[in-house]
Amino acid sequence: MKLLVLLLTLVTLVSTARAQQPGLIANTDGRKAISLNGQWQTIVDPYESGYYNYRYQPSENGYFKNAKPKSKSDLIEYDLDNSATLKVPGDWNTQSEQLFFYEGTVWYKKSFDYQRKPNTRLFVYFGAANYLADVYLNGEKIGRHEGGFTPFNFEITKLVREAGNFLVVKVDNKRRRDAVPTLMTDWWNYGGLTRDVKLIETPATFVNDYFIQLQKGSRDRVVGWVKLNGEKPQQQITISIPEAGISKSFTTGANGTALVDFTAPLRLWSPESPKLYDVSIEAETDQVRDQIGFRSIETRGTEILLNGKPVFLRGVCIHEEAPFRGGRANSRADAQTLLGWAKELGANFVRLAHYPHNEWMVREADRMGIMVWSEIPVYWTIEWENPATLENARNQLSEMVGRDKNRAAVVIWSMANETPLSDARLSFLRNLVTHARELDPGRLISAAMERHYLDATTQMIDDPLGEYLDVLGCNEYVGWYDGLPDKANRLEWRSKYQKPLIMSEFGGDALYGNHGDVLTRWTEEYQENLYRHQIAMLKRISFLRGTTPWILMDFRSPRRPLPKIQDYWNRKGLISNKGEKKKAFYVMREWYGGMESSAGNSDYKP
Ligand code: GCB
Repeated sequence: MKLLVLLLTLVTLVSTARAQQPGLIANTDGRKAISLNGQWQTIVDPYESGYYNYRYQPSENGYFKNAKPKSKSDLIEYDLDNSATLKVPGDWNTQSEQLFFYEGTVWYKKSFDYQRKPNTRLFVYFGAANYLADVYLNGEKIGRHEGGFTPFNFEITKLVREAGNFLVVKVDNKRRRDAVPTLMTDWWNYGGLTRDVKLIETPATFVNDYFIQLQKGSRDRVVGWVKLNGEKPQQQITISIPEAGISKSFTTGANGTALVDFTAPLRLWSPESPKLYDVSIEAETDQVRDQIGFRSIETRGTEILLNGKPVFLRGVCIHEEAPFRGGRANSRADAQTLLGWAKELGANFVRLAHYPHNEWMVREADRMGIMVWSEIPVYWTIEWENPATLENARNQLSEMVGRDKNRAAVVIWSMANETPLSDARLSFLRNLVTHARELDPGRLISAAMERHYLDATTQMIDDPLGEYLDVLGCNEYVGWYDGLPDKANRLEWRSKYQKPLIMSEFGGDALYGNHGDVLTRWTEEYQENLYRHQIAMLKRISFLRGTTPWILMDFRSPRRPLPKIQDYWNRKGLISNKGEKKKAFYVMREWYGGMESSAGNSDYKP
């Protein structure tokens, strides 16, 4: 009996200790934060000699110690304080000519002072670091994070000093066969601290996370949860939406979590009316504010229903490439430019390819009324049989959903892009689908799949993954990798599933300003003609409920070396990287514009 009690106490102790570990902090914009953006000192370390010793063992005295010679005879072969700087947020490739093609380790260092008030906690938050980040404060390791496009935070309450803190991050963007993404992609492997870095101060017990959205299928019932973290997990929580006259209280349990459930008369979010409400989540020890939109999204047969009404997703794919200057996009201005162009195209939807984009994109989409497809970089030939690869993909999925689950704009979580059929791949992706549904029961699940020819003129969608998705995504390059543009005239599309289809990619390359006839590759005329044939074909697909042509703007890719045409840019953009609109842009705009004006809203079918 005594043993049992001891065991139970142990189990409780261990689980409380675990419960104390805060996860991703929700809505860091809504909190007191100190930006660590700006110039950081850096050391480029291709051999990782700041990490490994000469026997290739992790060294105890790596660069993270930020050591200084103690006497004139002391031998120290680095000096972070006097090293060259790089701007954060930013990729290193476009900040230094020497680093343009570099893949490997760069050490970053930032010093700061910080006066911590009593009863507060401090976290260091990274919007993203591509790809593997080892983080140290004052010479001690505080954590490691894998995955280049999702946020993470570490608590530093106990380690932070009043003066002279040094935060050191080893960022390594070497591609690995077992990583997510894997060795081969079609985008630039921009390395570095590519998104905002900040210190976040919270009360001792704080609102760690919350999920406040409409229940699936409902248009007035709000459900979700609030999670506290800290020594006082049991508290009263009040959720208020003053504009809707809502103020509801809940009590968190011993694990710090309260389930939320109430009805509210809400004006629903839609592209025509992207209504966001000021929402306050108030605990006894903390308060967070957010702007949240409420909408329902579901499917019925081959329809996609937004707020109960059929909608056609007039979309476009976007890479996180900065307009005009190139490199990783990472600001509100970049988001406004890219999404502004999507709006100009007549879009009500964007596919943020091929990884979670920075939070500005999703926040601005929420404000501008643009629905979002968000995806994880499970791309091409992932190591399907490797449990660590699956765990990594699951974690990136958790972090993507974790950050954006309260954004009405996000309507689709996508699991993968163009992955080759196999049993191992199917069980990997099914695992992700189940995980996504557990994390977020409300949104639609999709993936960009391939298709095949049944005969010379019949395209068939029957990927077994389709059974587990809500919306089928399909990439096709008829007229570019697959025949010439007029081939599209002869094609019929069939699907094994009674589900809506988004044609998630189609298109071809054109160099802006390069002119010729419709059969000359790389010309605007070829691309324009390809789009005309594509649109005519797409209109004939009865179960088509969305299109996202590839792609809004040209983007850098090491796979595209053709001199004078590509010069390491994928030229499938409807707009050049300098912001010039190609002829095909206007063809798409005409089609989308026609849909918009003939329905006055989104519920038009082509
Ligand atoms: C695809 C990929 C995309 C490529 C594109 C292309 O199917 O999904 O990442 O960039 O084709 O341009 O070939």
